Order: sequence, then structure tokens, then C-alpha cells
Amino acid sequence: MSYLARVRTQNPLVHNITNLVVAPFTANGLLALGASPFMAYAHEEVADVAKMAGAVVLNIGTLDDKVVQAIRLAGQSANANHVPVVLDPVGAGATAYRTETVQMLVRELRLTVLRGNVAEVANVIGENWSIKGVDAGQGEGDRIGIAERAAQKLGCVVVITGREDVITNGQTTFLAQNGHALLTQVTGAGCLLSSIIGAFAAVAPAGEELLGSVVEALTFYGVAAEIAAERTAHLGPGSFQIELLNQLALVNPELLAQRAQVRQVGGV
Ligand code: ATP
Ligand code: TZP
Ligand code: MG
Ligand code: MG
Repeated sequence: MSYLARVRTQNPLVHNITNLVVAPFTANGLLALGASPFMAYAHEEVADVAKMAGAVVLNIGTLDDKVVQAIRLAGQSANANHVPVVLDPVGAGATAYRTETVQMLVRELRLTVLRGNVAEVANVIGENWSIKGVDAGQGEGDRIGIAERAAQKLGCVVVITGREDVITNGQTTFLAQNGHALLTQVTGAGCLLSSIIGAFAAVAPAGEELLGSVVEALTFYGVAAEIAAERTAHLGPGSFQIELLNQLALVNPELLAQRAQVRQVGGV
């Protein structure tokens, strides 16, 4: 059974500690997909929520010390209870506070998946890359190399998104080509993707290679965006954003298999 079908059958609970820009869009996107979103931030409850979740998604988009402490508590509980942890290091490299925070988090927590743009991922592992706010700066650089080094250093799956997405566990690397440029016109398109990766990781059976579920999450999201763009590109980003939610509910495993554009590139 595809991971998409498993998500829709199992309806995994996804605990999100995310930013205040994207929370409703993220919850709606997870619901459309067939997962069960839960946004919970209080220090008193995050460990309990993380323990009961199928996956925990941690996002530093609008961080402050209280949020960072919630992220640490949720991450520690997820690690102790073998719940997959996805980190979205929004804006890493933009300020010293963001860079130092994500570097502390990757020292303290065992990640399952790290997902960001090229600048964010480079800065997580201490490789300088200029970034303007939360958007990747200019240049593509050695995106595959950065992703593979990050995966080896952190011992997790790393996803670098952009026009093409790089997905690697440090040994095996895929390039996923589905998607549409309109995604860059919708704030939270990357954050929602990180939460969708959490939903797919939640249904990857224990012990099974995670990489396949993450690749499928990327192609699923890209195909949904392509179909949404086919229907709304003449209207604009507002209509595209709504149609993306529709397509997250409508794209089925057969359509996904027909349209997926993914290829393996050299491992190390
Ligand atoms: P950034 O802040 O740099 O935009 P992000 O966190 O919003 O980063 P993106 O890199 O934009 O995340 O990735 C979100 C989704 O958009 C991914 O599915 C990615 O494949 C897709 N995407 C991004 N840019 C393009 C593009 N130019 N063409 C097609 N798809 C894209
Ligand atoms: N500012 C702080 S977090 C955020 C903005 C605009 C949302 C970023 O979302 P994404 O998914 O990286 O576009
Ligand atoms: Mg974007
Ligand atoms: Mg982002």
C-alpha cells in the first residue's frame, strides 16, 4: 500500500509547534490530506501530546524563548517515545538567534527529518549561506552536497526544497521534480510541506526505511501543486492556495504514480 493510502487509512495525529503565520493553513492542509493536526504549545502539555502523536513537527518561524523551550520539551518526549521528529529551521542564518537556536536543537534532539531551503540547511550545519529573511538567497550552490553532508552529520533524512527537491539519508539521494513556482507565492507552502512529511513519516512502519515515505510526501505535494496551478494559474496565488488544499484531498495513489517525477542520483 502506498504511504498516501496509509495516511488516509490511519489518520495519524501530527503534533505541530509552528509559527503564527502558518498555523491555520497547516492545520487545514493536514486535514485535507487525511491526517489529524494538533497544535499544542504549553510547556505543561507538550510532552504528553508528543508522546501520543504519530509525528512531531517543530518549526522556529516565529520563535521566542517560550516557543524554543516548548520545542525542546516536545522533541525530548518524542525521542524518548520513538515518535518521528521533523524540524523546519525557518530563517536559520538570517539572525544569530535563529542560527544558534537550531544548532542547539540539533545537538540536543535526534531528528528524523530536517526540511528547509538550501540556505537554512547550510546554516544548520555551520556552512555559511546568505539568506534574506525566511526566503533562500541567490544561487543554487552544491545543493546535493549540502544535503548529503547534513544527513551524514545529523544522522537523519534531509530535504532541501526549491525548484527541484533533494531528498537524502546521506547514502541514497533522490531528486524530485514535481511542483510549481506558484508555491513560492504562498506563505507557509514550505511549512505545510514539513508537516505533511511528518504525516507520511508517521505511517512508515517501525524499522522500515524512512526515505521512501519522505520521497512520496514530496512527490505528492508537488503533484497536488501542479494540478492546482493548472486550474488556477490564470487567477492568481489566492485561488491557487485554496485549490492546493482541494488537491491535497483529491490526489490519489494512482494519479500520484502516473505523475511522479523522481530519480535517484549518485549516492556516496
Ligand atoms: P523559501 O522560503 O526559500 O521559499 P520554503 O520553506 O517556503 O522556502 P520552498 O523551498 O519554497 O520552501 O518549498 C516549498 C515547496 O515549493 C516544495 O514542494 C518545493 O518543491 C516547491 N517549490 C519551491 N520553488 C519552486 C519552483 N521554483 N518551482 C517548482 N516548485 C517549487
Ligand atoms: N515569517 C516568519 S515565519 C514565516 C514568515 C513569513 C512563514 C514562512 O513560511 P514558508 O513555508 O517558509 O514560506
Ligand atoms: Mg516558499
Ligand atoms: Mg520555509
